[in-house]
Amino acid sequence: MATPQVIIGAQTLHATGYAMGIINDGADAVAVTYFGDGATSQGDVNEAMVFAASYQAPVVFFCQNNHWAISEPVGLQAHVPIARRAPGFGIPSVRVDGNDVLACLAVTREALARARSGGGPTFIEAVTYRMGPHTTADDPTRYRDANELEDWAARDPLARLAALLDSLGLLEADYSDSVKAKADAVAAELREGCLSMAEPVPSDVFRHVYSAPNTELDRQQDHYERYLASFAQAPQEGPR
Ligand SMILES: Cc1ncc(C[n+]2csc(CCOP(=O)(O)OP(=O)(O)O)c2C)c(N)n1
Repeated sequence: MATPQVIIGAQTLHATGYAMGIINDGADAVAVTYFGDGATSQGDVNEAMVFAASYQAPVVFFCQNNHWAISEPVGLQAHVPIARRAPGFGIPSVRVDGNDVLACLAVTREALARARSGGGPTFIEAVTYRMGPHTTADDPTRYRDANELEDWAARDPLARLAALLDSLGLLEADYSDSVKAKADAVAAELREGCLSMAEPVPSDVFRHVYSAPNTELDRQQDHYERYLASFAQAPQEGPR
């Protein structure tokens, strides 16, 4: 799994490049990239689709359409369903109920099989809803209707899957409890891992860019470190 990054949609380019590498290596692998509805407005995502189609790269574009890009409703950026854009790039696409776990699994498997058999990229639009705020700095009550939230709460994908398993007599209480305990443990471990991460220093942005030393990057890092150090040497302003 590649590291997540904060430039919206850029991971689609990374995945497409990786998939082109898979072709070069003749490897039996597929790159899958996940992004939001807002990301589809970015140039990066569109460029990735051009390259993926041109090279018939084994990549799956999985768009999680949760209806909101922070406070921007999806309808503002997409006047047709997002899945309908992909065929314009020559990429087959499918729109799926993103709150149906098994439907998402089925379309992903189909896309993986297409990519593995040389059929190139697939675009999946999974329609869902962002139940919480975008970040802790966001207050969605300022821009969206509480009724909408209620409708989507009733379509909770985990509750739906549990109801299905239960109806098939496959959801035993012990199993259900053990899944919940495991999920809580994974969440606790993730939180602990995040909170105990070492504070990065600014020049860390230069690390992990290339696997081998790169003189141009070294020069930039050196320049940046000297620039940062210049603040420490600057004369301090005295009290007024
Ligand atoms: C290139 C770029 N522009 C703007 C931002 C600021 N930003 C962070 S998240 C976000 C909205 C993303 O919406 P979406 O792609 O729908 O993903 P979601 O977070 O809803 O899953 C924006 C605009 C950014 N991180 N990168």
